[in-house]
Amino acid sequence: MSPSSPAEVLGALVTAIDHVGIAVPDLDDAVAFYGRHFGLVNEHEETNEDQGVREAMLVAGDGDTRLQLLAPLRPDSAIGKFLERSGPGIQQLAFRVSDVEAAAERLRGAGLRLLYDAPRTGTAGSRINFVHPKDCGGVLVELVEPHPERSG
Ligand code: V0V
Repeated sequence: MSPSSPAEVLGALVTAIDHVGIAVPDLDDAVAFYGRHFGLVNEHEETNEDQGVREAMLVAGDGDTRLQLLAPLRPDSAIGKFLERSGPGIQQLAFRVSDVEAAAERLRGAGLRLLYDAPRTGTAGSRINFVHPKDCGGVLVELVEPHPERSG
């Protein structure tokens, strides 16, 4: 991991844990499972062709604790490869940031590898980037800047 502490690098740019992402082979089965056993509510579903996923965002009773279920559209997608290598399970931890470009720039400056040169489109019109898991202690860290109309 980088010698710089998170406080030194990102400071107030990280505002929350936005979600934890779980790779699943079947989205509908997983949505039903987390609803039935944990009472999580499916608040949003979409297909993201660029990322090769069909995803659902589930919310807990506090209205802001979120679990993202990710099913692959193709075997050669990030989720398809993850399932092939590791099986279903936690695939990513997503930090909500106020400015994804500024966050990425500071992390790059600290020597961490960002996966994209520029942010890409994530769930519900958000802008996203990722830090390589090998630079984050084995955790794939996503940076999420919510769409301005959905940031509440
Ligand atoms: C791979 N590795 C991981 C990992 N994926 N470690 C922890 N967590 C993961 N999720 C390890 C892997 O075991 C290898 O370790 C090493 O990293 C290099 O793997 P690789 O052969 O390069 O693996 P790939 O080809 O599967 O690529 C891994 C990366 C890929 C992280 C580069 O998954 C990627 O581009 N992810 C970003 C996009 C993404 O995850 N999209 C799906 C979610 P050893 O064996 O060398 O020790 S889309 C989303 O979140 C949306 C839309 C949203 O939130 O809005």
